[in-house]
Amino acid sequence: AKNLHGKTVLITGASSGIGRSCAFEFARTSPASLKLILTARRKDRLHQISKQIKEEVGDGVKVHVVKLDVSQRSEITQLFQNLPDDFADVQILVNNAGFMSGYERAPDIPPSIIDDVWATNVTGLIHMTQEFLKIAKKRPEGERGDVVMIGSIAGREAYAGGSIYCASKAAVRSFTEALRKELIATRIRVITVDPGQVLTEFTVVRNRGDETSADKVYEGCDPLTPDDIAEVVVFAASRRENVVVADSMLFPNYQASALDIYRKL
Ligand code: NDP
Ligand code: 8X3
Repeated sequence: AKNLHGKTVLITGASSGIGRSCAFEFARTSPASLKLILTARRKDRLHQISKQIKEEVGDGVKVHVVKLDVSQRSEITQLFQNLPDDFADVQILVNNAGFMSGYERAPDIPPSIIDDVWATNVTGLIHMTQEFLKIAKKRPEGERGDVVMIGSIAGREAYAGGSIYCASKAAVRSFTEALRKELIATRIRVITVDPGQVLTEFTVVRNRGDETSADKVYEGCDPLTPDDIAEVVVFAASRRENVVVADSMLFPNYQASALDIYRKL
């Protein structure tokens, strides 16, 4: 698309699910000139994805792969300090990395999980945004760029067994709303995409690797695919500069809230 031509897009959590799909969808939409910075902890996967993208869309898309744990602030600082010159002008940041582990009620959540979820889903996203804004603000008005947050229905609606995860996504939502207001005069677009059920590795991670329990979550359901979410992210990022798809929520057709899910069993 015209509005993505020559742009540099940085995606966190690009090794799986929604982040991975965003990488492909950006590449498909602007195959001649896009620059992609793919980040996650599993770098081997990122190399594989980079190869697959080139197989699908050709060599017009340039890909830079970086190992990044967003919960480590020093790694974020280093990532931005060490960007190669031709990838340094990041125009679109997709803050996608995130996870939850378990369904324990508040008193029983292991402290390390509370710390890790917060450091990844919230603090990591904030640090990434701060680094991005330093770059964005240097560009001329009208070319300042976009920050996309992958929130969740869980950030709008808290449910039992989800306290820390829901709180982390509500924190993202609140940070995002404040940011949009703070940036009103800058032409930087702040875009939120809040998914409901999407079939990715999210639920396997949440069930601590137990695939049988993860499969049960989707029994009788027809969840969204990560490509469905990526299409909306890329649509939002490729609107003309004056159009902000500020806030969106995506459900599969059988879902009406975090827990209102119709199951055809
Ligand atoms: P996946 O588990 O498939 O992907 C999560 C991605 O986040 C992986 O690439 C993982 O990479 C990365 N990640 C996790 N922790 C870190 C970290 N500390 N540093 C860097 N990267 C990290 O799940 P989804 O694609 O579903 O999740 C993407 C986002 O979508 C998350 O923010 C999630 O909360 C949100 N979401 C998901 C929904 C769903 O139903 N699937 C619904 C609503 C929101 P690696 O392990 O290689 O670091
Ligand atoms: C994941 C969606 O409802 O399982 O963000 O928390 S939910």
